[in-house]
Amino acid sequence: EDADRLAAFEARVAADEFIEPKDWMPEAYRKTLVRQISQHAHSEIVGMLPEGNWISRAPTLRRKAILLAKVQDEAGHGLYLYCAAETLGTSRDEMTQALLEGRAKYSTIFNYPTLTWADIAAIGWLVDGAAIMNQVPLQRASYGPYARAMVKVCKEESFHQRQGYEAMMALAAGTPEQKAMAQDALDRWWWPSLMMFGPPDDQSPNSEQSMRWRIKRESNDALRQKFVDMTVPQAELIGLSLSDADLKWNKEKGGYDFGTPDWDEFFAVVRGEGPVARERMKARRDAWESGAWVRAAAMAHADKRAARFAA
Ligand code: FAQ
Repeated sequence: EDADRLAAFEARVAADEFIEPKDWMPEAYRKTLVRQISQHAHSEIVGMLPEGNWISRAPTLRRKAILLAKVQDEAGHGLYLYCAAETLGTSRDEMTQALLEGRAKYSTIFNYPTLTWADIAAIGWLVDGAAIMNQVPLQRASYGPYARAMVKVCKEESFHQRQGYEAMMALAAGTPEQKAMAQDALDRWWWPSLMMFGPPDDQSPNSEQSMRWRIKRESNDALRQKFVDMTVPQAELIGLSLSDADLKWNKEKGGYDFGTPDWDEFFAVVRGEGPVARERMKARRDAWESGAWVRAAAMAHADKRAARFAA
């Protein structure tokens, strides 16, 4: 009977139908979705920290209002994604425990520090840019709740990317000091942004199965290439250079050749050895602990209301 259900499931996936929460699905499919979606959710939430660091120091009121709104958007993305993962039968508490105990990951990119205001511009331009490149195909992921969450997330990320590029453009057209600050931020964020797409395809253990199940629709390397091709002309337009001696237009392939990211650094950051990894995890642990009374109060309130409703 299981073989029949598996065959029916695979046929639906192959026909590009969405799989919904109450549908039968193989346990391994459920497990890899919880893994990817919860890690994605954790990334959105941890991703609030590097930018949050600059809210009180944004250079103008306009920039501050935009940054506040952007960081709130990331919180919203985290919440949709936790909800999408919950439809697979896991709870928000379980996912948070997994993060705090180091059993779940979050994106390597958020383990780098935001040293200057230009880092905020670079994050919008590059990190949100890479995030959209990776998430647009996820709008067609086979699991319905994940795919639908991605639609709204992508619209917002696209706005984030433009505001980041616009902020970078302003710095690049500013004083020599501002332009140098923009270039320095680009130098520091470029390689970590390329690493966001994950390890090279031949070192990506989850890719083959996730592509077959149409959770991932494009490979890590294919998306990385698209991101480079999109970003190089944007850097040129604002007079900034990319710190890659191997970067060269390749006419035959119709894309850029580029250097190899430092994969040892990537795997070290994945293992939790990033420059500010401890600080990030401490912030999450502190938030969870200091928010305990809010969760308890909300539950008590809900119980009281339910009791009144039942009476
Ligand atoms: N960081 O076999 P693969 C954002 C892990 S966007 C950390 O290739 P997979 C928006 C991977 O989990 C950022 N770990 O894995 C924002 C696996 O370990 P596991 C979040 C990484 O899943 C912007 C192992 O390496 N976006 O937050 C990374 O098939 C600005 C082997 O890798 C998403 O999560 C990495 N970069 O492909 C917020 C998108 N790469 O789990 C604030 C959804 C790989 O077996 C401010 N996720 N690993 O223990 C995906 O598309 C996929 O999960 C990939 C990895 C492509 C990230």
